Amino acid sequence: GEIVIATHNPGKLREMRELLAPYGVEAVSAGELGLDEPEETGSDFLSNALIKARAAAKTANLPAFADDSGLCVEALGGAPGIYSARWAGESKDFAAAMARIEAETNASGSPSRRAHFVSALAVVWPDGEEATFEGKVFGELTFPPRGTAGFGYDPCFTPDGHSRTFGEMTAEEKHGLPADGSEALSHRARAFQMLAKALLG
Ligand code: ITT
Repeated sequence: GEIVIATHNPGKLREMRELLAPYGVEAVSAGELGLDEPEETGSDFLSNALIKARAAAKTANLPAFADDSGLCVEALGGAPGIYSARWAGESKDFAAAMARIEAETNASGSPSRRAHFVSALAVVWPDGEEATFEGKVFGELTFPPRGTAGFGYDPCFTPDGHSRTFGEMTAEEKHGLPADGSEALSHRARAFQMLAKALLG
């Protein structure tokens, strides 16, 4: 590969490959290279994305792309946020993690069902050069969760201006990349749009 995608999450890897496809780069994943997962010790999305991209760029000696992402729930003060993967536990039980969001939101006393996804994208080159981008998409929590597409928390999130959850959308609909260059839909597609603008002019 010409670049390494520093993720061990299959859903994220698929989306990052789809978003990189137009640029014709050949991408190998951290999982395929057998790279270790560095500990995500950062206190925000961008720091954790940089930790993952730096580790992969160094070990693989290739430009590395990493995404650190999560769902931030207004009624929960932004939780699970950077702990979104950790809320699903070792067994990656997202049904349980979504049920926990529903229960804690109901118990919070807040009437808000607002939430947003964040994708922090870090690119680190072997010579040490770095670039970061952050995409967000705002919307409403949806319970019970709906749909089997996508991954993670997609079934419990309906983006503003839409009536279906991300879990009910095809990959293309979730990315929502318009032909005319206007804003994409998903947090991850938005981060890649910013990257393309900054690095490809
Ligand atoms: P890597 O660190 O190896 O990339 P990870 O799953 O641990 O994989 P994160 O630490 O960035 O990745 O955690 C992101 C969490 O947020 C993870 O649990 C995802 O399921 C969830 N998430 C991120 N983007 C999402 C999306 O587009 N749709 C649904 N859930 C998403």
